[in-house]
Amino acid sequence: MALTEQERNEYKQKITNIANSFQSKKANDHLRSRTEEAEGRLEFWQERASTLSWFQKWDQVLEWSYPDARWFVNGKLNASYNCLDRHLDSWKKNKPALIFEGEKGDHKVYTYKELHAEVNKFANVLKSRGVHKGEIVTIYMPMIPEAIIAMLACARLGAPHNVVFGGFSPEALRERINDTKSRFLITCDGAYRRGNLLRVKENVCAALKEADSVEKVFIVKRANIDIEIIGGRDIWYHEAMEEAGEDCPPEIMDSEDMLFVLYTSGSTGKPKGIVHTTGGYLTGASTTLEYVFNMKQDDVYWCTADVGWITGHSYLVYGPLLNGATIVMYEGAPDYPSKDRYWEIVQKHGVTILYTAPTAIRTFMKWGVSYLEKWDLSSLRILGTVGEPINPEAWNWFHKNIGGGRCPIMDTWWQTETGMIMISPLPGTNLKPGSCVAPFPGIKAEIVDKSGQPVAPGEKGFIVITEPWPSMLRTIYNDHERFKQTYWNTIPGVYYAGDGAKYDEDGYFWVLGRVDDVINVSGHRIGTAEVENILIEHPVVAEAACIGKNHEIKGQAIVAFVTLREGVCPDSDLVELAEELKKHIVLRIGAIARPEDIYLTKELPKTRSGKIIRRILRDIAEGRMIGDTTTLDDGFNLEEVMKNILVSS
Ligand code: 6R9
Repeated sequence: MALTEQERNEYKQKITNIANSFQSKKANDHLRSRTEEAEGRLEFWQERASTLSWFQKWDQVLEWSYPDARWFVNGKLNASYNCLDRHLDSWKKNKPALIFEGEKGDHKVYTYKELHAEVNKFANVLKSRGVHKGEIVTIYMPMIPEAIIAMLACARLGAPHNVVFGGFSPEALRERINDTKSRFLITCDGAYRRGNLLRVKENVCAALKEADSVEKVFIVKRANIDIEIIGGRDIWYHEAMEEAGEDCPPEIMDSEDMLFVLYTSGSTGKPKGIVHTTGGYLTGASTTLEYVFNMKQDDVYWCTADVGWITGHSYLVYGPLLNGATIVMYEGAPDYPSKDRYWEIVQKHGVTILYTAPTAIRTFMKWGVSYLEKWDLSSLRILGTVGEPINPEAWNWFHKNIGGGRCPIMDTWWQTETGMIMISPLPGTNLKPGSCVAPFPGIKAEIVDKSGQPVAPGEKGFIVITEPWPSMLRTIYNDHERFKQTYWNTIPGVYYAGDGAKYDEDGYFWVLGRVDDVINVSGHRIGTAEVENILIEHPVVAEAACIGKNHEIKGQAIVAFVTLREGVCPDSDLVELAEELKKHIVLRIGAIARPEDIYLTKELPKTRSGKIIRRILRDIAEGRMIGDTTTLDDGFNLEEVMKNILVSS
């Protein structure tokens, strides 16, 4: 049911016209007078869905029973078929789908035909070992092509994937395996990062000690190191692939069947398994990639996100492959072997679209422009950012030095939960550095106060989405009640994103950051409660409170305030103790959660009702004068808190 090339072009023109009118300079005026667009919105998404290949067409575009949505009801399709097979009967068969750049400089190219063959083979491997439709498969991998192959092989079989970021600790991996009760795990022997060897399989073995559900572990040989192989459980990927056939028919999936679960931090201790389904998710990911980046057939597109995050799912894997694009995937760190590695890659592969994070841009800024001089960046035509607010200085630096003053920057606001870009300019929109401009066509987002009323320009409010969208999360795995409470109950009737924002006088959106207890470190979400719970488990810790302080490069950094238990050896070296607590967190969550500072203190500032006042902790952490203290507990003496800080590291 795919459209012909001509239909597609005509249609594209039509949608571009709609998009441009949505994104007029007075974006907000438009937003407010958009009620009549409800029908247009469904029509828009329906037309977009028909650019995918369906085995059976849907009966209804949307079935909405607040807050439960079903998109493209009774439609049948397969994600891996859409990403691969449908490109094979055109010239795209021999087009590079994936250009992999290893940290050591090794590189490998897969055409669509080759990627299709690998995915089919691995799907057959999984199938012959018992993976079937509906079975959740956990993937714990570094940034290597097999991570993408594994995801698509799962999708081919209708087995939802549960990708766990390769930098997470064994404990974080175990938690995600146990929540999904995965019987299958795909991983590798080791990985490289900044030239160092990471012993991935050792982490896996540690995780599996208390994760009984896992029956089979598939291991990709990346680092070629000696590892322990457990007979009957561990299977070498390359050995299994040798005997696998290249033809594995795609499973026919319902539009609402689960495509994947991906865990993200929330304001309580337990990470939430965000569930995405098939038809709506693919429609959203493919449409936004095509429009936001104005994707053309000869583009070389590089998204620097790790497959372990939603940006990796939607814009490294699904979005680009659905569009038949050529993807660049880089294994390693931006400063290895030297600080110009990204620019070398841009020149080497002629990258035309670069999608990255503000934290990376601020790091490049700090390193200085001398690292750019050697490289020709003239192939670039569009830039994108995601993950956190971008400050105007970083925006201008990116625009001038990387984009040569000619590439528009798409500042894209969205979340694991939204599945796709929700608020963003389109190429051609008038840009303002630091603003993500306006909702994407077909999306109804607003900034409202606590009671759900739109705020006036300049006033702070909360981002809400007022109409369902195709790639919206369907539930939290195993916890539908929490899904309803977290997202749909804070401001009844609408999806509550947990972000603060304001409009300017032209109606442009300016995102201010999280308003809940989630810290955004270098674009990664970390729940304060998650870190606090782990600190409290340490034998010296009585109480712990974490906050995010502003950080020049990372956007926010974690600062932990800890009171010690009575009787902790009075002679302990407190600086060393603080270091030990940092290590404890790294071990239990992963390096991304390492606190920047730890304050060991005798007490924490609390309200009369005993709630820790994080605002004061933030003041202390950022070295500011302490603000209003009228709500403090009566017997509480702030000077004492300050004096009682035993050590800060
Ligand atoms: C895609 C992704 C989501 C949170 C979100 C917000 C922040 C993302 C942003 C942005 C300002 C942008 N965020 N994009 N803030 N401007 N362009 O990052 O998903 O990891 O779930 O994080 O990231 O605070 O709520 P996720």
